[in-house]
Amino acid sequence: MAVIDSTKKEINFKIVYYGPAESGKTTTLQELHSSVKSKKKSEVTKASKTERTIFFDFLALKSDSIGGYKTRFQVYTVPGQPLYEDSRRLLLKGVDGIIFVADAQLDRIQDNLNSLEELKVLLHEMGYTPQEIPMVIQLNKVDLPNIPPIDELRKAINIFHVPDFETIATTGSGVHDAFRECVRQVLMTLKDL
Ligand SMILES: Nc1nc2c(ncn2[C@@H]2O[C@H](COP(=O)(O)OP(=O)(O)OP(=O)(O)O)[C@@H](O)[C@H]2O)c(=O)[nH]1
Ligand SMILES: [Mg+2]
Repeated sequence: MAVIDSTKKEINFKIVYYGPAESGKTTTLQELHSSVKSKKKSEVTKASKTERTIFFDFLALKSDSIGGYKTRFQVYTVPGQPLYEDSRRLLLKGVDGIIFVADAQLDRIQDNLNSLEELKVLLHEMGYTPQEIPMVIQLNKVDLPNIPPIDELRKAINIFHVPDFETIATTGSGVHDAFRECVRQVLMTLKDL
């Protein structure tokens, strides 16, 4: 949950990109990075030397002040490959908002559902239901040909009934709208603190 440092007058939020292997999480983070002014961001830290994420990718973003407190967002991507469940569990610790990056291709629907089910279990271990954590879904790769009609895709994948966005991470289309909505939901939780 949000970490408030009253000495430094800072609030730190943690946003996690979650989803199945190769759905576009790292590409999304890189796109987010390239569109933010340099004063407001860190470099992307890739904790993996390969294309596939092995542990995590990380980006720090500064945002506007709220009530005299500087706000910072620590943004992570999890590794999607099934064998890295322990890393995903670790990366979810203290999460404030989740952006689930689904792969919209027809033959990946089950992989998305498996990943959503795992997310539900890991959140449950932390004492949360998915409804208690700010969340949005990216229906990613909608530029590819083997995509079902969006309404069907939404019905199949958006099982937590959260805001969803059609995205193309490779061009950045929709990526910022999804991030903004997640941040909006996260900031709304501040009033409950
Ligand atoms: N056509 C298309 N390709 C995409 C899109 N987003 C990502 N890709 C491609 O999909 C592949 C996997 O993307 P990554 O961003 O590495 O996926 P990831 O979710 O980080 O994968 P893991 O780290 O293994 O979990 C890369 O070749 C990307 O270029 C998209 O919107 N459209
Ligand atoms: Mg990755």
